[in-house]
Amino acid sequence: PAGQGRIDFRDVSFSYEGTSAPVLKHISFTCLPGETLAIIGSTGSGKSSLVHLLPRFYEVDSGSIQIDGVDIRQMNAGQLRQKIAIVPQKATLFTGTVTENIRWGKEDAAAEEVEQAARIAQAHDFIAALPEQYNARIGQGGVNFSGGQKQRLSIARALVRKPEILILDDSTSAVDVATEANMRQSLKEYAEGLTCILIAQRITSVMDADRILVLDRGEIAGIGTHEELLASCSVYQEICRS
Ligand code: DGT
Repeated sequence: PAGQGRIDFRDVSFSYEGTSAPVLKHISFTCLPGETLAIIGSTGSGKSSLVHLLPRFYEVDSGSIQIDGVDIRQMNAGQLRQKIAIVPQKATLFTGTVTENIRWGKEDAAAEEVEQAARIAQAHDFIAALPEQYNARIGQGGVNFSGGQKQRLSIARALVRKPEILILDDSTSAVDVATEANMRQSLKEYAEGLTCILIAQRITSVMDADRILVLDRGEIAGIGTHEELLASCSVYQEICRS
């Protein structure tokens, strides 16, 4: 629904328990409903830590995070799970059929919903080419699928839950650039209104996001469109050159 999936970070600082140095320092930004916000930054800059705060895997040291105007500390795990789907860096598949793997977390999803999620995630074509298609068995850990195929199945699993906020934590790293571009296009068409936070290493993965947030050692070095950052953000220029 319109107007849902807004995210506000207000002066958020965070450190892992038992460590003194903060991993995130005074992070403030807003992600609008339906916006795709990409996060880029070097290894260890805090990208995963930032998105892990949203489902409350960790609690902030100071500042606050709001979703649709509600402080996430006021929301229970069920409410957060309903709003947010997070696709981790490493896809976890289990022994079972393709459908069972995609349905995981939404057992009552109809076959058409499973297929639609797979289509958006650019997984439908390789599934349809399997002898048993959606009933094909996935071996333990997904051994019989490529890294990129596993990532696409795990994105389909997130989409079938129809979240308001989709978080892709470097979850297209093994997907080729052209397929990834098709996925972004499908997400725009079929999942209109979905707020998306996407962490990526490749410039091609982030450059057509609505806005890009550049993280540098736990701080925001810049936030804006590709063109704006190219013109104004030295950290971003550096990333583009490397
Ligand atoms: P990546 O995934 O290599 O591109 O790096 P980022 O940008 O996602 O960084 P992140 O958030 O994984 O790590 C930021 C800093 O926090 C880095 O110095 C490692 C540290 N860190 C990450 N996870 C943990 C954890 O579970 N415990 C502790 N103590 N430190 C952690």
